[in-house]
Amino acid sequence: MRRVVILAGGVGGSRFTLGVREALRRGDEDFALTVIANTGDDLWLSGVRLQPDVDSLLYALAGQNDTVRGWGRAGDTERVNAELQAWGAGWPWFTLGDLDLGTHLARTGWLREGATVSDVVARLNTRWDLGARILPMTDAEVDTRVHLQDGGDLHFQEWWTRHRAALVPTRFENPGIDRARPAEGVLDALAAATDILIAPSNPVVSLGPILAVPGIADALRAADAPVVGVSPIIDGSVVRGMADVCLPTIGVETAADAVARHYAARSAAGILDAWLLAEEDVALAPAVAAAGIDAHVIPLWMSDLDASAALGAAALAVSDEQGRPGV
Ligand code: FO1
Repeated sequence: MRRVVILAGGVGGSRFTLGVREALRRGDEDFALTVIANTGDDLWLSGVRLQPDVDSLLYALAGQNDTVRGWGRAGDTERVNAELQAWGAGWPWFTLGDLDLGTHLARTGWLREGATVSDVVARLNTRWDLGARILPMTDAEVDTRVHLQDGGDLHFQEWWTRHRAALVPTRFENPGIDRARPAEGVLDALAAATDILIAPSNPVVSLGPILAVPGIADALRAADAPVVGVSPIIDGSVVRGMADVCLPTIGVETAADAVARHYAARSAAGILDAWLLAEEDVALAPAVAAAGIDAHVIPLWMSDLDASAALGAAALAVSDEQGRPGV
């Protein structure tokens, strides 16, 4: 049994996860796919708890996602949202689709009844045949705050969806994360994994919170499985999102080799055994290798499911080359 674990954020993480699932389905091995999802994007709005990255993964794996917008449910309507806006509730720039609100209401109800975040995500996993299991990174509420030059701070979702990352950040913070614990099943999944893949998600606000949960980075370092990362930067640009604003804030250049050095080679400080760079970044491969990380140049554009599956297959092949346990 191949036990693959992916660490992922929302939109980029979902595409990559679909590609890995497709590659596994096309292969001839039994597999179990686990996705450890960022919950730093989570927020309370109009009395309901939103989990954008969990939901992006859930809807994508279920084939229920809006592939044009990249978030929310396909074919959703916005009647309740219009009512919320008329009442002046919620955020005027933020859309809650009707079907999507069903998920938020269900989640909030379960939380109010005493369920943990792990319990809630376990229930979300059961409605559709996902071919994967989503785990939240932690049960703790550690929503990402963005600190600005003027001394103020705001929720990541407001910074991104209202201001489109135009306000210059000075730092990102997940208050309380140093006291958070990995969610149920996270450490066991990493310990039992045959392959660990780092999705091409935002290294700062998606992977950053996951790796900041005490115990997760150590579990990666201690894992038998190879850890293979995929660059979210192609030719000096982000594929989607705002990593090009986030990376300089933590002193990392928006470049495929710089992100690899940020994750660093597996050691006391780092987590990576191998790194996949785009063909456009072939010139950066020696710099990655010089950092002690095995560099592989591969087409990274996930333009459709076949391209995503090819990337997923390449990541799994690199993991095989690294010597995954049991092979
Ligand atoms: N992104 C937007 O740009 N505008 C929105 O109105 C919006 C609503 C929304 C509602 C639920 C949800 O799960 C995600 C939503 N997103 C929206 C996406 C989200 O803000 C981000 O793209 C991710 O959190 C970043 O990974």
